Amino acid sequence: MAADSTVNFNLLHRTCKLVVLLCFLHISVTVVFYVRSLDIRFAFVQNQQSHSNVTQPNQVRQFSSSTGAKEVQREEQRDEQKPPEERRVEEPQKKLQKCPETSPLLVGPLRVEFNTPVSLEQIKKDNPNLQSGGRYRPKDCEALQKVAIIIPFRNRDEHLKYWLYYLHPILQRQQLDYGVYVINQDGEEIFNRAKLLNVGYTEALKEYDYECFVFSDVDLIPMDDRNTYRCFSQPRHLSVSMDKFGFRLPYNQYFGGVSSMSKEQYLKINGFPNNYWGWGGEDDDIYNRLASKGMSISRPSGETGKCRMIRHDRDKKNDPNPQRFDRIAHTRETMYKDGINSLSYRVVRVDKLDLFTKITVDVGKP
Ligand SMILES: *[C@@H]1O[C@H](CO)[C@@H](O)[C@H](O)[C@H]1NC(C)=O
Ligand SMILES: [Mn+2]
Repeated sequence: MAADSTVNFNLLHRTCKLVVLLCFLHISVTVVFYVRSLDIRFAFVQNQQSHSNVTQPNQVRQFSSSTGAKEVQREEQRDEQKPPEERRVEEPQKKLQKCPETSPLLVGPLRVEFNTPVSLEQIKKDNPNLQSGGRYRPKDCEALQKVAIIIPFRNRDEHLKYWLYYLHPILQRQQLDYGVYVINQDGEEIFNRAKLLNVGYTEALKEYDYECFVFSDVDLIPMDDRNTYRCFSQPRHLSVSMDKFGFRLPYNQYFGGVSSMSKEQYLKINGFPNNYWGWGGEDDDIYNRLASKGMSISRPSGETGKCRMIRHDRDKKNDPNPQRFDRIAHTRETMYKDGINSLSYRVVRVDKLDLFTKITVDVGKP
């Protein structure tokens, strides 16, 4: 009887031990997987800028709130004292006075709409002071910056017309010494926005001693001419409140649409990536490059930074790039070998048109 119960007890004891062990194993495995998933999520948030593209729109922070992240620097444009104007007789060829910090020609908010068609002929008549290739410099003062405006392009002539119609007068009121470069991707291969921007940078510099580069999508029009298309002490994001995103920044690290960088800022990050084929992510890669170099993003206020996007369907041969999330997770490792130092392309033709310089380029394929 006693021996029997001892055996029973031993059996029970062993079974219990086994059960406890199994439980422990189960819990360990669960914990390991849980921690791993946390890690992945954490890394995702860190590397992939809290995406924003995967969170719900109502979770996205409102741009106009005062709780902006540290990296968001807003620069309100201050009216600075204009230097006294010389009213003497102008001597031609004499060195002009510098243009004022804030142009006196600015008018502020603008009406922007895309209902009435515009023609190149009309735009030409409206802008008699443009030089061939879409170049301009103020007559009465020396512009503060020489700005190349780079537009990546393919088959969007309708949008380009509106862009030229609205932007030329604005850029002239901003008293910039500027040129407009439309970088047209030749052929029918998949689109590569960032590589076209690199090409634009390179080609514009062959033509003039530009010190500032504005990179603009063809379908984005500013609604306020105080949003100056020039460079600042930090890389600048200009399209900060787009109608498409309810006049808010879709996420704090957003750097798409229209941005500007000085030559130094651009070279510090080795330019832009060349291997983002198709839609998305290349702007986040550029943001990562800037952040990894310790730069911050300068922005106009939400009010000054309002802009409209011309509505359109997704372009052919520009589907979302499935590799983009993986790519932007590795910017810090790839940025030194992929950029302006590895850029290769072939210029197919250059057209100096009245309103812009069109550079058609073969950028290859993935
Ligand atoms: C996220 O969305 C923005 C806005 O449409 C876009 O510019 C960006 O490239 C997207 N990023 C990714 C990784 O898809
Ligand atoms: Mn668009």
